[in-house]
Amino acid sequence: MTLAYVALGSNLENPIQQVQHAMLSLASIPRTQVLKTSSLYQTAPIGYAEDALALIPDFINAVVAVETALEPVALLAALLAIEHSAGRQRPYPNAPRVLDCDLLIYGNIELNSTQLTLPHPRMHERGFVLLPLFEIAPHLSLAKHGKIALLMNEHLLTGVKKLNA
Ligand code: PH2
Ligand code: MG
Ligand code: MG
Repeated sequence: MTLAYVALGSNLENPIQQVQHAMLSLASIPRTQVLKTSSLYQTAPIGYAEDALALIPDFINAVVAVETALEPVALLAALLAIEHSAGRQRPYPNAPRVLDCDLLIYGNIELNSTQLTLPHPRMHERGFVLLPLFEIAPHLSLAKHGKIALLMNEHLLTGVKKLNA
């Protein structure tokens, strides 16, 4: 069994419900158990042009720790299937979405394929990943970027608000 971390995000069609439902869907992936789920966080959109920002709704983000006997690509396929069944469409890159399930970390595996990069290449600089990940894995250390507790000091964490459960 391998410990893996999955990031969830939604900014369309009742994002809170989308993310809560996705947590249940993760628990039904074969050969996979959910170990921990973070709180939900309301987060300002990151990575959009200034003039587009006003049109992009805030996200709800969370991170989930799972233990899985699936290989990384099989786990990814299960995540994409969950996105698909939530009604995910991809009209253009980073378009608002009902559900995004990103595989952040899979054990100590480093991988660079067209399909999948592990660890996720931008996770270490994104407050909307770092805060929920820190909540459930405060001692985590990333292969290339070091301790999550230190990354939390190095990157801007503004626009990330923990919601009350
Ligand atoms: N996902 C992105 C791009 N920007 N910003 C926030 N706040 N939350 C996200 O989940 C997110 C984003 C691409 O997947
Ligand atoms: Mg994403
Ligand atoms: Mg994605």
